[in-house]
Amino acid sequence: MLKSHNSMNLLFKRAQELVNKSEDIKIYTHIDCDGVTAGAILSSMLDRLEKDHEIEFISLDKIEDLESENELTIFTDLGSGQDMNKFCTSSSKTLILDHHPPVRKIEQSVNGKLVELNPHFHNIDGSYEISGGGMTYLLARTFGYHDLSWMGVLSAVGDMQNSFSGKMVGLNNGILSESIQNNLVESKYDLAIYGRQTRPIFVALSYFGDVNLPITNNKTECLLLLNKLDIPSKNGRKHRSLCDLSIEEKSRLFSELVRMLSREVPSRYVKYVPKLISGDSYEFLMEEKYSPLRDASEFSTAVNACGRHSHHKVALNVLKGDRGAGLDAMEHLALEHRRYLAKKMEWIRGDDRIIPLNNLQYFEGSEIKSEVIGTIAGMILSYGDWKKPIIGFTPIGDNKEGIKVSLRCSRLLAYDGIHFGNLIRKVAEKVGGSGGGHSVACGAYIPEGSTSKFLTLLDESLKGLI
Ligand SMILES: [Mn+2]
Repeated sequence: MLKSHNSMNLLFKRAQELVNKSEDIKIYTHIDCDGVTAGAILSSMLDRLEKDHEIEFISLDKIEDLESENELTIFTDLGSGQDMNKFCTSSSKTLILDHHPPVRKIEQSVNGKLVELNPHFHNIDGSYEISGGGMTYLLARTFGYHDLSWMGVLSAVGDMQNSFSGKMVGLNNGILSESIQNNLVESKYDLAIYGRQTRPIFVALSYFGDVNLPITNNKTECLLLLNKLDIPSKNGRKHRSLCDLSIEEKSRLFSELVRMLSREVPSRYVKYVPKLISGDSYEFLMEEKYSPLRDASEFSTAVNACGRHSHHKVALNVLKGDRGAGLDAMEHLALEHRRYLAKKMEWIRGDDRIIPLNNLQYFEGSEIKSEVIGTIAGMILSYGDWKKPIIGFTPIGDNKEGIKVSLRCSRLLAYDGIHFGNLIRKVAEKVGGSGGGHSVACGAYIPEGSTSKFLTLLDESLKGLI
């Protein structure tokens, strides 16, 4: 059962009335997995209510240029962190369903034209207790659409809300329970190795990158490891995935990984090792086994792959139920995305572009699209020094001045107490930019020409922490 928060429920009632009264609705939602999924929840809800609506996917910097043209405009997974004064001047109404830290006070969250729903107003932490899609689901829920709860789970996973604790907490857990009760999702404590349904286990293991192990980026070592543990890598002619392994096989693999990792990491990290390789996983029961949509992490990657190359509509259609042409298109985009990533990885590795400083490492990624610089940084970390964060730079592009910065690091650094999202925000502000994000995945926008100053400041701020 979802715990009820009276003050927030009242606002959801207001939001529901607003939707009921409007016939012409515009949705602006964010371009990442959480945002696209929030858009899909809202659009499914409005379809059922037979409300005319249009949806547009935007990045945060576009909000200030928007003008309201519809009776009701709904912002999902964005809006709370932005100045809405200009937008809210017209006669039309605005609804915000966001979970990012708000710039307005709760007193300003409801007036004649604006209703703003944000967990932070009600002492709920929007970084791990509920996502943008989760907030949107809570609205859909007021209309009784409990069957959309699985998308609330997907949003939370896409937004990495479970990454720190390895499970769903707070309202996320309430949404998860609802999706389990409705037989939509199964939650299992499992090995946390990416690629549960679609990757052969020996390939999945080779991508382990939080710590450099002999198996990292080495498929032969992975096969040898499986052999040693008496875990067949094939079932007949078919490669086995993590989802095919028995409980006994998984526990043998878990023990061996714990042993390998504990030997490799500094002693102060040893206590975090089990958390690094295990956690709750979420399976969507209506999706076929071995489909990229069956496992929540893999589904969120597929949604992001569409978004990163501006094909949000494809992901939207799949989320809304298209398992024919929509799914084909999504799989095609995922394949292209992987090819693009592989090419850029080669480009960085071939020319030894990772440059180490005292407490961090970085690469100049001018040939990489700004939408994927973070993904590349995350992947290339396993070729660098896992004990230091890695930072990638690339021009923002899209005819805009400035540099996009992305930082990724091993989760061990975050478990040890470093919050890179907060650090990068402070450093970005010092060079005239802005930034923020999660503890292990974050980024910033900084002015052109400020990269070396940025690096020096960040390197200094990490002194003694790494
Ligand atoms: Mn979000």
